[in-house]
Amino acid sequence: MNLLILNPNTSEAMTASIAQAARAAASAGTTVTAVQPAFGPRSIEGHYDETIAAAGVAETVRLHGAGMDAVVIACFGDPGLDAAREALEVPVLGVAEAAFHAASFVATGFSVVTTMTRTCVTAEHLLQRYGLASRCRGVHGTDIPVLALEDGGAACVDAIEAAAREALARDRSGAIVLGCAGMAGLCATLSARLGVPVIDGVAAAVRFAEALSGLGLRTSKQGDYARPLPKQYVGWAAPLGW
Ligand code: 2AL
Repeated sequence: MNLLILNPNTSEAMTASIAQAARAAASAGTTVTAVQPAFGPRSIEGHYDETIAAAGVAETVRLHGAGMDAVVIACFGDPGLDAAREALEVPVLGVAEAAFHAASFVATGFSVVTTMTRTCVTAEHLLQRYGLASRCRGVHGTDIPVLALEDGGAACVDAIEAAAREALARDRSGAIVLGCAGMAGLCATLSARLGVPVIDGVAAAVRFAEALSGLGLRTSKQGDYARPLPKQYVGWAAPLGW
């Protein structure tokens, strides 16, 4: 199958590390194409960044969605997820949503360890929207800037491990969800060090995308995920209208 992995930020180094993690997780028959928007923030660490990035996601799925069997949005705020589902018919997965579901399969309660503390509320809002807030026992910021993870994050692994250990003890949780797509390359190391399931949403979303595709499931076009209504868009967004 053809899988589009879309990094919603504009860090080329992070797109490359996400692509590497996605290809490592993908089955032999899956071809991974990694892309990022042509505009927008280098990293997504707040509501403003996320709003601009969501427009980049919308443009990117319009440009690169054709011919794909599934799409993964690889930023932990799942920016533009619902918009991408409206725009496409193939399954579209967000890495946060995928990670929360994966964690719920292997533990009654999980903790999220993320980047800047200010992004914790984004994960908390998503947990509520996805109906999984009761499975999450805590969301913890490390105040590691996203771009410090750009090259794979090896320099940050000790700090993330320390935050995860504290979270496991304080929250009495059984699994750790990594709260940034830039942490994907650290998942194996942290799993080995922590001895509990550590979930990277990039790998989880890739495997869930393959499963959905294998089941023949596509995004519903009944109701709110129907194609956007045709109308005029003006200004810089003019080409994005239907
Ligand atoms: C992220 C992420 O996954 N990519 C990005 O730019 N920001 N998430 C986060 N919690 O900071």
